[in-house]
This record gives sequence, structure tokens and C-alpha cells, in this order.
Amino acid sequence: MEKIKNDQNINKTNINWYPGHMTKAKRQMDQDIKLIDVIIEIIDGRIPLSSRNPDIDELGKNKSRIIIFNKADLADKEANKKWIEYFKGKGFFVVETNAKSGMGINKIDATMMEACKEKIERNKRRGIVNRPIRGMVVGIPNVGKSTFINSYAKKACTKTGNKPGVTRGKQWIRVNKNIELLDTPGILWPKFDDEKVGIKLAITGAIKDDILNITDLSIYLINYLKENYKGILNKRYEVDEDKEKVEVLYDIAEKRKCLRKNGELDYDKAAGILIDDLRSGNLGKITLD
Ligand SMILES: Nc1nc2c(ncn2[C@@H]2O[C@H](COP(=O)(O)OP(=O)(O)O)[C@@H](O)[C@H]2O)c(=O)[nH]1
Ligand SMILES: [Mg+2]
Repeated sequence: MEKIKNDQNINKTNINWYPGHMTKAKRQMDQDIKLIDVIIEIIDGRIPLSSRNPDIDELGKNKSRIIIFNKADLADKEANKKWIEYFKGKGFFVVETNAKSGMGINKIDATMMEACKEKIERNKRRGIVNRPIRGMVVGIPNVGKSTFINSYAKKACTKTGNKPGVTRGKQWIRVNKNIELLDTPGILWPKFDDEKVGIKLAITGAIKDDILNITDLSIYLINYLKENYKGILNKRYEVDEDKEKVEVLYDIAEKRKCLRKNGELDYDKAAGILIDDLRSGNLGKITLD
């Protein structure tokens, strides 16, 4: 009994709100990873660190690794460059993409081949030809896994179906004669060592915003924008952003005529407008990590 109570408390403090799910997803991924050569990890370019779950490094330690730096269209261009260099420096192959528009997708084939070069050469030496390299897309919720798979694979190719005995129950998408992709992406759980990571995940929409208070999120965002993207709040809402962060939120509520029924300012509504504007890119290209 005592233990259950504790678990519920953990849920309330938002550290780990889906432990059951997480264990199951991880076990599934452990199995799937055995079937593939290369892990295609999708991250949200606005939060390149916060949108990664480092468990993938352990799970995929013997596999080739590609990072898809997705939602690059919403993130700060200068920051994108720096983060991409950072990941390359760690030994990852990196492709910058907008999975929604298709930007960068044409670079995936060559990157897959490059990432699996050793494997392809080993196969050749052993006389194994015509064996496609196999990849699996992984990432935390909402980073664009489905959009990516659709954009990269689904349109132009056929499903290979089940291969009895070898890959029972698995659907593979044949991208071209050299490449196959596991049809279903692996879902990683966001990680919350740090409260700020949770806040950034909620602001960008990776986790449900009812888990964290939207006004708190907006205050964090206002403070961050004041410090890192001077002028953006002023430009969008015509507010004096040098004011204290809470007052900036009041001013946004006023400018946007966010009123409750009793005529008082509705800060929650203003917070919602701000967060929506960030998510849709209306505030401009912003990186939070
Ligand atoms: N602007 C932008 N939106 C994207 C991009 N990739 C995905 N999205 C959007 O992000 C949301 C989540 O994408 P989805 O593929 O469902 O994520 P999944 O949960 O990882 O499968 C959807 O609204 C997509 O249209 C991108 O590169 N740029
Ligand atoms: Mg999906």
C-alpha cells in the first residue's frame, strides 16, 4: 500500500507519469533493435538536448546512428548550426530536416549508406549482396516520427510484409533496393532529470500541457525570450518587455483583450496565446536549449 501511494505522489510531481508504458516501450525497442543496422533518432531542433532520451545510447550501442535534426524550420538558424556541429563532434551522422515540407529528406539515403558503410563492406567481403540495410526510427512523442516516415518512405515505396521466421509480425517499408525501414517507430520516453527539461518539453508540445501549469510555462518562456531573443515579445504583442516577467504577461493579456466574464484580465488565456504562438512559429525561429 505504502509503495502505491508513493508512486502516485511521483505522478503528481510529474517526474515519471507513465512508468508502465515506458517499460513496455523499452522492452519492445530492445527486441526491434536486434533486427536493424541503423538507428534513426528524430529530435526536435528547438530542444536538441531536452528532446533526447539518453537511454537510446545504451540501447543502440552497437548500431550505426543517425540524428534527424527535425523541425529545423521552427528553430534558430544559428543555433541549428552549432547543435549540428555538436552532434557531429560526438560521432553521429546528422541530417537537418523539416519533415513536414520535405526539406533535407533527399539527404537521408546517402546518409544511411554512409552510416552503414562498414556493414555493407563486411557483407561484400562475405559475398552477401542484395541485403538491404535496415533502419528504425525512434524518438520521444511529437518530434515528427510519423511525418518523417511518411515523407521519407511511405509515398514512394511498397511494404515488404512479414517474413516468416525472421521478422514475424514486423512490417518493413522498402525505401529502395538498398534500404528498408521498420514500419512502426520506437517511442522513447522524455527524461526529466531537470525541471527545466520538463518545462521545455511542455512548451514545445512534446508532453501534454495539462501536466504543467500553462501560466508557469508562459512565465518561463517570457523570461527566456527577454534574455535570449530581445525584441521578439515587443514586436509580436507591442508590450514593454523590460518590465518584470509577470507584468509582461499582464500586458499581453491586456493587449490581446483576454478578459474573464467578470471583466478581470485572463492570464491563463494570454499564456495560452503565447505558447501557441511559440509552437506555431509565430514568434519567430526560437531555440530553447
Ligand atoms: N513545422 C514543422 N512541423 C513538423 C515537422 N515535423 C513534424 N511536424 C509536426 O509536428 C507534429 C507531430 O508530428 P508527428 O509526426 O505526429 O510526431 P510523432 O509523435 O513523433 O509521430 C505534427 O503536427 C506535424 O505536422 C517539421 O519538421 N516542422
Ligand atoms: Mg506518430
